[in-house]
Amino acid sequence: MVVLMRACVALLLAVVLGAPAMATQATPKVIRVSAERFAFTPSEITVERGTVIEFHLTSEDTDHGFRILGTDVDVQIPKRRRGETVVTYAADTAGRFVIECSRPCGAGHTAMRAMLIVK
Ligand SMILES: [Cu+2]
Repeated sequence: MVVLMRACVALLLAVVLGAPAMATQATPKVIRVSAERFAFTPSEITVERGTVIEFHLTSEDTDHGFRILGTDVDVQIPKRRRGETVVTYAADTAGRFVIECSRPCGAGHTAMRAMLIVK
């Protein structure tokens, strides 16, 4: 949520400051991730460092969470057909980041993981 708000503030600033500020904004890379007990698809996401990722998150069954460890991304994914969660993350740090479900969703919850690789 904080990340989303920051994105909104950045957008507002860009509007206030005019077109030149807009031109320096990276175009977000849209990545769709679907959650289903007990996995994320895709389970591995690779981007170049500096990429601004716009995650579009949906569930195929129940409520899930989407947390990227080591970042401030931690959002809820509503259950099937209740829409999508959009969260923006600026991948400015290279490394491997574990993504985990942050909402208890059943027996395999703790194993529900994916990997974000920033090269
Ligand atoms: Cu879970």
